[in-house]
Amino acid sequence: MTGIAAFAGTSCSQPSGEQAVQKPLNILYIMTDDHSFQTLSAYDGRYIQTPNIDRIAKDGVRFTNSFVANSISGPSRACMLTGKHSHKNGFIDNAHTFDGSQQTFPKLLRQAGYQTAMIGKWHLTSDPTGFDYWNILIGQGDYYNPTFIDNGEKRQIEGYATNITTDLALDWLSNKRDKDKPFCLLLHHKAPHRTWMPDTCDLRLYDDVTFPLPENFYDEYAGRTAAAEQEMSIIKDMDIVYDLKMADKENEIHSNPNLEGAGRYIYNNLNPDQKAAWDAYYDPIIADFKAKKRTGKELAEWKFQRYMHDYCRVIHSVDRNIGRVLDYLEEQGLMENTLIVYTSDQGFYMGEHGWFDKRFMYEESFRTPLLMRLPGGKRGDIPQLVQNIDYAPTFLELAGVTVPSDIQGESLLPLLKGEEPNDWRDALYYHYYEYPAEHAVKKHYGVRDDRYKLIHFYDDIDQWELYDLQTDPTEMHNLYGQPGYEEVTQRMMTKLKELQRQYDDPIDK
Ligand SMILES: [Ca+2]
Repeated sequence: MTGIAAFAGTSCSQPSGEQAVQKPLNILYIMTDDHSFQTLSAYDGRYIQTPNIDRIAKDGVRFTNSFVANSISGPSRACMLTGKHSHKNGFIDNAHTFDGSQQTFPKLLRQAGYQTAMIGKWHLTSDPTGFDYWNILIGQGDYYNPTFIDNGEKRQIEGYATNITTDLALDWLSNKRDKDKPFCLLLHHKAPHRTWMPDTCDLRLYDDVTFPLPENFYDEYAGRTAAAEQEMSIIKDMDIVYDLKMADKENEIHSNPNLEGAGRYIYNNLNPDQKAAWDAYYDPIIADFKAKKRTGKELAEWKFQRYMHDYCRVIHSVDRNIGRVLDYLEEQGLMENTLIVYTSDQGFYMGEHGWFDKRFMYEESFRTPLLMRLPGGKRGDIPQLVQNIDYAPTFLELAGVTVPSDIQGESLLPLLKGEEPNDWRDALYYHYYEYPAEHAVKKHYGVRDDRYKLIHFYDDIDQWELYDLQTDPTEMHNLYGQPGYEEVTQRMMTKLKELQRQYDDPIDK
């Protein structure tokens, strides 16, 4: 327990009322879309530096074992808002519509007197509920000149999505909120979601950098059928025109017919100034691509470099814009009464297993970055297993609101205060449903403890996988059914069934 007397009495196990926080803390929840921990220097400095995002960790905490419950956009957001696994909040895959009439933490905070706002990528199909103010991108949103829905009214805004989303957030903080009330702002960036379009001012960043290829880039998926059958391979599935911007003006380059048109549309949607900057950078690259006629490994590694450069440039813009928000909080004296959270809706593959995208329960996409800065709270690393269903009860407890019993996550507040609960969870549950769908990742569920992971791929496949994360952190060797692993398999199977019972997820798949 660290010396943060202001929080005494905020635990849900203690009575609320007079003992609750006199002046509840503000909550600034910043979430990006598809930001890998590999490209956040508070976690991993191999590729790029993110000094502004790192500021949150520097004066706060870095969760070193942070995971999602279902590694894809809408479902992950629904888990975050409700504090419940997908089968309980109903939004199991992106083909669904979020039932906005259900209980969410913003609604409960609003009832408790908070001003609530949602700005940026929403992606839950139904309109946001529980917010005093909302201004969201349509669907995935566009990087350039995006259309927002401002409390129900569509409005296109000229410019770059990450800058505009930040402008809207700063405008709400400065001019639109009731400053007599505590606030909860959900600031959701569309970046760095596919197709990783950098801001024009960042197009030449990292031009002199050659990014290291992951050791398992040429993974052949021995013993892992679902991994072999996915369609998220940089070599096979990353599109030259759509993903890698080779929309040549001569119309000589052709790619996947389902994606090429969208790739050309994205270019055509730029305004004249944006096109001029884009052409100045991409025209020589397109000419070089046509001239070299790369094949095989040379083409694969060219694609990887193009992908990494664009992705890291997009992150650089996110980092710069988060710096703007932190500067604003500092200038306004809000750092000392605001919980700041930085996370992503899941992790992402930076070429590991040869992939981009997410979905799998493998580490790169099951994990998600999670940094928090609680004034007066713990600094340093928090190693406990945490999941995005834990955010809702954390924010409620922080606000002195009783956490409803149907919320499945655990409040992280004790960990943020520096406590070491001896009954913290020892394993996490995961369930992914979106199949058949783009990228062809099979339905699966599983359990992970601090060393082992057991996964069951089901539906049109029936395959179990077991990994020892200590000896095989990149999950290349499926140990399920191997001699010597009977006991650990049995133990993980028992744990899986226990979690499925605890979370009330039907076991018979
Ligand atoms: Ca996402």
